[in-house]
Amino acid sequence: MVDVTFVTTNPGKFREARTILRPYGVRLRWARRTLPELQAEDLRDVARAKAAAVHGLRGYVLVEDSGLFVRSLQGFPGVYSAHFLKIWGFGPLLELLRRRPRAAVFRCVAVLRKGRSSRTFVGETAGTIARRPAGEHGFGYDPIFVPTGFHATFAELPPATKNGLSHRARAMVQVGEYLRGGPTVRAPAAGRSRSRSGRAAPPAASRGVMSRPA
Ligand code: ITT
Repeated sequence: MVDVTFVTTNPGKFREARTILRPYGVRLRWARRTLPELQAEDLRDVARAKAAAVHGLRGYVLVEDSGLFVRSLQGFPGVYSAHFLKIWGFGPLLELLRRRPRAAVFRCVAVLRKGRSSRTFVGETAGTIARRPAGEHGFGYDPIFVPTGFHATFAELPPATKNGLSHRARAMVQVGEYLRGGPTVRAPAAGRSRSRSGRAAPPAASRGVMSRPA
């Protein structure tokens, strides 16, 4: 087993990541801490800044930043997803989309850090924004996000279904593969998930070395 400490305030994120990483031999521990969130346009920058802000934890540390990007709103709420939901709830978003296309992408950037080395993994899931909230499972935007290929929101689908195709699943599967020293950084059946470079996995010989943060 590999011990990894996931630093997040969000119990939903922790539950999902723990379930997804367990088959990879990862024992995920939870450090419930608020990390400073950089004001940046790109989730990667926010996630990397979060990782850099973690102090006093030994071994592998995991953080992630995620967001919902609505195409017809130029990606809004995107990096502001948490703030927007906390202040406004679903109402204004549903109102804004009454006469606009509803396509959206959920994106998760996970950063695995050990000492001064870190590695970034990205997962995405495409879908649409529902006309009204539905479902009891999950957290955050789950009641209004309908993944492509389904007629139900993440909150209506069984958690195991969400964990098979979500943005978080697609990022965490890559974390699991990396820690297992496995053959790929591409999630099975993920289609849209990719490594930091957007390219396929490096050859086996070059794996196991985490890149130094810039
Ligand atoms: P951290 O402590 O990890 O930062 P957070 O909830 O503030 O937790 P983010 O800053 O990454 O997380 O903000 C992401 C927002 O998107 C937040 O409102 C989440 O509830 C929401 N979100 C992320 N993943 C989601 C998912 O799988 N389903 C529904 N909403 C999600």
